[in-house]
Amino acid sequence: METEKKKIVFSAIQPSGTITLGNYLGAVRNWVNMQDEYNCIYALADLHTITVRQEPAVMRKNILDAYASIMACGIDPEKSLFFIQSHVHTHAELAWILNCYTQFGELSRMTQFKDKSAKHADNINAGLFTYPCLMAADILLYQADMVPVGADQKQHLELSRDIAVRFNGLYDNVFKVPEGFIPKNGARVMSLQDPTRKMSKSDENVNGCVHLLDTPEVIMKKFKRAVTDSEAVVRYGEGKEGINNLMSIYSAVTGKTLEAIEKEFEGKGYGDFKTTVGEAVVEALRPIKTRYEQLIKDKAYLEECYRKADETALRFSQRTLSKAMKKIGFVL
Ligand code: ATP
Ligand code: LTN
Repeated sequence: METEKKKIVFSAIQPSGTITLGNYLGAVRNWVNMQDEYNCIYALADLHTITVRQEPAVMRKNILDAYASIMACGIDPEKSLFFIQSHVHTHAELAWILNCYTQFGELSRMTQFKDKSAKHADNINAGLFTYPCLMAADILLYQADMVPVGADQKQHLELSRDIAVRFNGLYDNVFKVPEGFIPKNGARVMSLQDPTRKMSKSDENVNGCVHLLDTPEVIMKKFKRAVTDSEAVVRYGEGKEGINNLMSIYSAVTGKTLEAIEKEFEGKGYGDFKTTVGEAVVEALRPIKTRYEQLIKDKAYLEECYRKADETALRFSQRTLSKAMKKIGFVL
């Protein structure tokens, strides 16, 4: 009997700052869990980060730190490809092509573009606008079946699908139309200081965001300061965004259901609850931090990992790029 071919998983993360608890629970943790069952391809999306101005020295440091942190979460270079986007030139090339198959109106509807252009009003560049075309190129180059991301990327993923369907309609089946994979638990971790906004790497309010590499003391302090409400009952409900967020985080790191959490904290105050959630997060992140400290010291090993992955990614993606270019009419 012919063995069934493993499905292809693709995802990426921007090295736009240090990796957060939101990135971990919403995305990277699933990347790790998918490694045995699927053919996994992951990228550090450094080309995406320059849609917002970066300090060169900080950017260089962020790229290596993010690479090491994500490996520390459990990405195994023997099982998965984990490469650096800017090292694989096919991404920028297919992105240009897809720009020409994406409508201005479609890009104008992207909520991340609206949010980021409000936040960076002095630099609303064309890259920020066409960012979803680069993301579509990332995914479509690898003929990905499945894309594990947090809930905030759903709209970009839908657009990638629309672009693939449109291109295939014009030229035959060039691209696999990918499915999103959004986790039930941890898909949208909110800021601890403003629970109506998502926890984000580039948040200026440092207390709102837990970083994977924060010390246990810092993590505990951030949870103790987390915004809640005046009801003083640990219950999931409307108008309780702060508590809902803490309950979701606790549920995502312990696997406990929301009902079980409500029971566990019956008759207890928010102080106890916040401490318990903080401790659970510290324990979940402890092995990651330890592994990161080892990896970041070994730059030669990190380089060996990404160079090898870059090469394989180029070979794989070149096939799709050439196919697309041939269909369009380029002379290869
Ligand atoms: P930036 O602040 O630079 O926009 P970010 O922290 O939002 O960055 P990305 O690199 O854009 O992170 O996202 C990487 C992955 O992490 C994506 O799959 C995204 O959906 C997921 N993710 C980001 N923030 C959260 C969050 N708060 N909760 C759950 N998933 C998240
Ligand atoms: N835009 C994504 C990061 C990203 C991505 C991708 C995610 C870039 N390319 C391809 C999935 C697939 C974000 O999280 N902001």
